Amino acid sequence: MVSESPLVAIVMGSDSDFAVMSDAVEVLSNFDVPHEVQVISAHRTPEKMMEYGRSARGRGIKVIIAGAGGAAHLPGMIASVTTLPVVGVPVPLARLDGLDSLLSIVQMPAGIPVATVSIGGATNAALLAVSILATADEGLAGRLDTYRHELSLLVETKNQNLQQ
Ligand code: RP5
Repeated sequence: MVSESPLVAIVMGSDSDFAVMSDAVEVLSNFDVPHEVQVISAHRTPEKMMEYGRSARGRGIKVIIAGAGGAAHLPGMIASVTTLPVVGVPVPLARLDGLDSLLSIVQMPAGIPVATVSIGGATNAALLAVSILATADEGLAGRLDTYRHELSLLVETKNQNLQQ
């Protein structure tokens, strides 16, 4: 999906990552946060990656969510060319269960941060992006409160079901 004025950019190293990254799309859609989705590979399209990262702030993007698997350089490389907050999502591949992706993304050298979520954690990546936007948007902050309240109600419903 391409919004007219996206606030969050979701990028991934391959279309094969979309099965995981679609969770982020769903969260942002549910919160009515304008977003865009792109496949950008650190290895296969390095020039595009650099240009995308460099131009993101100027296009009005506030947060970048970057997912990649294996030798997952995309989040760190995007972060190296922008001062926007970058949230990294380690995508699990068939081999190594995503531990390779996690370690590739989480161990950034001091100075260039990537806020790394759990393996396959695209839902939390998007919720973190919403939280960042909500620091300057009380309406969005209220919707996050409602979301969390609904989570707690869900737990209570499950508890009630256990009693039956
Ligand atoms: C990474 O290589 C991508 O993020 C993907 O997780 C992995 C495999 O890509 P494909 O071979 O499926 O295109 O750069």
